[in-house]
Amino acid sequence: PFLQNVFSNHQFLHSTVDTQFIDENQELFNLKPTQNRAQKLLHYLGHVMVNGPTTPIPVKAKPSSIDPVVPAVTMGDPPVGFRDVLLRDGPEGFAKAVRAHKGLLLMDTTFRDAHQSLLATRVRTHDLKKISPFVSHNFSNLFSLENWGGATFDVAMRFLSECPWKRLQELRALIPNVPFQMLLRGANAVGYTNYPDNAVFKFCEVAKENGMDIFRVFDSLNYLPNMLLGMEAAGSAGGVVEAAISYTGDVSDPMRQKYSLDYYLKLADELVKAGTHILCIKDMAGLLKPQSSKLLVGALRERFPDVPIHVHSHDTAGAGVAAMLACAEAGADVVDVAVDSMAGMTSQPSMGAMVACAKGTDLDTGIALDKVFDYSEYWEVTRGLYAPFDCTATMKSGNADVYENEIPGGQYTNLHFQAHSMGLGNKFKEVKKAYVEANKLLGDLIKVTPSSKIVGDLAQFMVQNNLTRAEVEERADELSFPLSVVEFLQGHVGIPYGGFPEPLRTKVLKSLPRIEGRPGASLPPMDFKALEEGLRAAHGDDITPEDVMSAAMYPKVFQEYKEFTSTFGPVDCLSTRLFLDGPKIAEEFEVELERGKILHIKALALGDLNKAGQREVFFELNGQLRSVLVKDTV
Ligand code: 3PY
Ligand code: ZN
Repeated sequence: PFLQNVFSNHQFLHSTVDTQFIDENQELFNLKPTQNRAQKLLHYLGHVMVNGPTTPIPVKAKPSSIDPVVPAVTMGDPPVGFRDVLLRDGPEGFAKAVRAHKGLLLMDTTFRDAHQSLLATRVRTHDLKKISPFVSHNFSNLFSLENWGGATFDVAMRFLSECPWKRLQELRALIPNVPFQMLLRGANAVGYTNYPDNAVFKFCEVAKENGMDIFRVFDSLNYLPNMLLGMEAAGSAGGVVEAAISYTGDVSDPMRQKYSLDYYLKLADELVKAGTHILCIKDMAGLLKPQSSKLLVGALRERFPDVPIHVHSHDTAGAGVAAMLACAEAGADVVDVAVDSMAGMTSQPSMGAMVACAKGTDLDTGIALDKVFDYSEYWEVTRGLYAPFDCTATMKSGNADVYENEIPGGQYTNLHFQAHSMGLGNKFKEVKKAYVEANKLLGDLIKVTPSSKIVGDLAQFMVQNNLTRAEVEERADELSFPLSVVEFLQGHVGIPYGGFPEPLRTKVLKSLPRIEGRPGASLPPMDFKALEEGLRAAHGDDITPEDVMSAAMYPKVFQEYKEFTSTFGPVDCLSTRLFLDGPKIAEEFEVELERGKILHIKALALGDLNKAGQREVFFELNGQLRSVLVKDTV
């Protein structure tokens, strides 16, 4: 308004004033259009009050009304951590320091895999930020904090309407001393399919620039060319490369020798030869038992005395702590845990249990148990906010049947949700049995995103169509298989160890084209300039390099996210209960749009349905009456 007045001023228009200051400071004209964020947020809140949450809710539970209390944090800078070592000595020096460290190191997965496994990946930046200073001050001796990548990237935009990059930037500012770790699906980056090579490289570059430190790189088939590409992308961005061998089967079982100790050692040879800074065993289903841990980690430790070994697992069967202790005793430098209240079942083993079991031994973690208790309490209450997504609404325990079906943690929870929503009590058992059969049909695969989804899709197809393995094999040339299965057989994901299943492949594909070798090698490079121009044309000029990468990974999801936020504003500023459930009538609350810019809102009333099927929702915004008109779609 001030500028409008200036530009319509008679003297100003007739140049009778000295405008030199304005001429010399052209940035004064970089005016953002009025954002009207407050009105958009009222519109969102009104929408939720009338129609319920905008994000799909898998179970009929309401977010808890108890607000989490953040434990006190001491004033001043946080203590020095491993990130300081990394910044000072670079990835090689960091790896040396990790290897030389006495005692067991931990990676905390609470910010990523734990909620991906238990809460459908729905934890919002709002709740991560609140506890970040506490993490920085009290867990400075963590090896790393896993807080990004995997499914969090697309879920942030798709279901939380927030920017994954902003999450990374904000957490980085709050936790300067603990290395950040992300999960990179090799040539699939943070997606479900292979991307052009330059997209994977650029993605790692932008992630590193935004504060990412350690890139755990895996491929869902352990297909070496895909892994090498991801490692190169992470390494050339300046990140710490943690090449991860996805583990399946049981190296201690002489009857199960497709994925033998020798298989893993040979793959490890290649990854070490390719210069990985850290070697990871990624046990995504939680299949490592103490005996297999001892064998595998013991053999790797002997073969690579100087390379840090990091083990990731899930606690689905309930033997997670025992297995991770066995790994540590056999020479692993780092194991993954989640804070107690976000641990167990399909998540990681418990941090508190690990810290307590190692205390006073050679493996002592140096982490204070009472701080773990405080951290756990925060997450216990925060978890209540995510009750509509919590797997414990339907899943009551872990299950040792995972040793047979080998379903990765996050997928185990997803399939349980899906089977439960079909309404039949024994459907999950049926789906798990079919999963075993589907895996055999496809030649016994490594199963992790996206190969696990391919096996899961085939399993569901078999359950829906009441097909046995023998029937699928027999009728393969006439069945309409899920697209993911067909594309896998075409070679879109890579080449599985031991080759494609025959005659199934030939019967399914008939004359469909096949990709030879590494899929990304035959994809044309992505044109980032054209992509950026398209985004500017569609969404305006404030498109960032980070936005370009979001659109490169998920074009449609990004577009919908932009459209959503241009209608409903920065919903990431709302507390989780308000975001999911809206305010109660007469509730007063504050929303911090940015530092120091706070809205005071009170929900006043919900109007009657009008002839056009709308309701007027009344609020007080900073003391003034406002209302929004919302279509009632319930
Ligand atoms: C992911 O790819 O998101 C995983 O967590 C795989 O284990
Ligand atoms: Zn995992």
